[in-house]
This record gives sequence, structure tokens and C-alpha cells, in this order.
Amino acid sequence: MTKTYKNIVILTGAGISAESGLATFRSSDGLWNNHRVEDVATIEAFYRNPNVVHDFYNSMRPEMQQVKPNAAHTAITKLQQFYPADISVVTQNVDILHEKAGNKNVFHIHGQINQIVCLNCGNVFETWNDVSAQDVCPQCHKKGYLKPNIVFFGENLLYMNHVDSLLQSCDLFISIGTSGVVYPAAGFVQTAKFFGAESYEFNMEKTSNNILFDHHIYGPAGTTFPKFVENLLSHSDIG
Ligand code: BJW
Repeated sequence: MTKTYKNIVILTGAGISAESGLATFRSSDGLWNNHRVEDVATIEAFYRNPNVVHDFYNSMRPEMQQVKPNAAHTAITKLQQFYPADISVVTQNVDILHEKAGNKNVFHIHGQINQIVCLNCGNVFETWNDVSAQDVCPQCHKKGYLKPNIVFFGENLLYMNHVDSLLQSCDLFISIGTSGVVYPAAGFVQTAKFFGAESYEFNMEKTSNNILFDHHIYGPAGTTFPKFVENLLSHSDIG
């Protein structure tokens, strides 16, 4: 690792937040809220029964508000502070641990737990409070259109035009703690590689995406990623 990279994209998934105490989606029991996430986290399920979905995210907000970033998140901050490249974080996570750690250029492609979107007027606002299908949008004043600003299966991802341009111009693509089964994020490595990037995957185990990466670093990201950052910093042309 002697090259100095100019544009780095870091894709993160639930695994980067695991050492902060947050559950991943596809852990060994394969369950999320006692269901397969693919069955319940759909936009159709939200339309059928919005208050069940609101109740679920209402119950998650207090933990997500309290939880603290771990060494993997702070290693990204260090990389952004000291490595001479443009570094963006594209996260599938709805927690805000990247922001709490001081990461910059963070794009929440699957949304944020502390945001609500109005399906009538498009207004997005932040709150840690409970929300229900009976609530009124603070902008258009219509009732029954508020939805957690979380991207469900069957919905388009956020910031995709910008993310596509980041993927097309990066020379280093790093994936941390994602199982690589949810698209389009699972295909980002292919785009980055097509446009010439080198790729690293950090995970506890071999993923279904494994073959697409040039390098694999196995183990808890809170240990492996800070070491990788130290190595990058010691081999870059800083200053
Ligand atoms: C550690 C660790 C440690 C643990 N250190 N590592 C192409 C092909 C096939 C299907 C599709 C396709 N394109 C689109 C689709 C459909 C669909 C899809 O992907 N389906 C698949 C399941 C087959 N995608 C969509 O619908 C997306 N929208 C879309 O494509 O729009 C266009 C469109 C519209 C209409 C029709 C068709 C296309 C939207 C996807 C939205 C995903 N939303 C969720 C849930 C939100 C609810 C919530 O947050 O509560 O987002 S799903 C869930 O999975 C969540 C996550 O962000 C996402 C990814 O999970 P992640 O982060 O990878 O977590 P895990 O648990 O799977 O993995 C954790 C990993 O960490 C593991 O590997 C561990 O080993 C590791 N780990 N501890 C390092 N300490």
C-alpha cells in the first residue's frame, strides 16, 4: 500500500455500528424485529399499516440517540483529517454515528432515523420524538402523510446521482460491515472497479460479494480499520 489515493469512497453497513451495540439486520438468527427484513421493511407494508411502522421506529429512536461511535467511526474522522484525499462516506445506516464521530461528507442513502419525510409535500424535518399517522406535516399541514425518512424495499435511494459520480471518480473503494445483499449498494464495488478503483472489504466473514473485492480484511472493524488507516497514513505523501 504505497500509492497515495486522491478520491476515496467508504461504503458502510450495519457491521460498522455493531461494536457500538446496535444490532445488524442479518445476524446469525437471520431475523430483524422477528421477521426477515425483506418481508417487513417494504413501502407496501408501510402503506398497509403505517402506525405499526411508526411504532417500531419510535421505539428505536431513544437507543439510536444515545449510542456512541466506536473506533472504526473515529478512524474515518482521522483519515479525513490527515489523509490528502477527498473522502466521502456513503452509509446504508440510519443511525448517525458517522456524524457523532465527526465524519464529513456523509451520505445516508437509506435515510436517517432522526428524520421524517412528508409524502404529500416532500418536506424533510428532523426529530427524535414519536411520530404517528395522525400527525400533521409542519409545512403543508396535511394529516397522515408523514413517514420515517428511511428507504424501504421498493423505494429509490437518496443522493444516488451524487453517489454515482463519486463511484465513477474514486480510486479507492472501501466497504465496511455490509453483507452485500441489498442493491443497489451491493453493486457499488462493481461500478467503482469498472472506473478503475482498487477495492477493500472489511467484514467479520466472507460475504456474498466477496469475489468482487481486490482485498479482504477479516475481523471486527473497530480493530481492523484503525490499523488500516494508520498504514495508509504512514504510506501517504502527507504535506
Ligand atoms: C461486521 C461486524 C464488525 C458484523 N466488523 N463487520 C438488483 C438485484 C436484486 C434486487 C434488487 C436489485 N435492485 C434493487 C433490488 C430490490 C431491493 C433489493 O436489494 N433486494 C434484495 C434483498 C434482493 N432493493 C431495493 O428495493 C432498494 N431500492 C431500489 O433499488 O430502488 C429502485 C427500485 C425501486 C422499485 C423497484 C425496483 C428497484 C431499497 C433498499 C432499501 C434497504 N432498506 C433496509 C431497511 C431499512 C429499514 C431499517 O433500517 O430499519 O436498509 S434493508 C436493510 O439492509 C437496511 C440496511 O441498510 C441494508 C443493508 O444491510 P447491511 O448494512 O449490509 O447489514 P447486514 O446485517 O446485512 O450485514 C452486516 C454485516 O456486517 C455482515 O456481513 C456482518 O458479517 C458484518 N459485521 N459485525 C465488521 N464488528
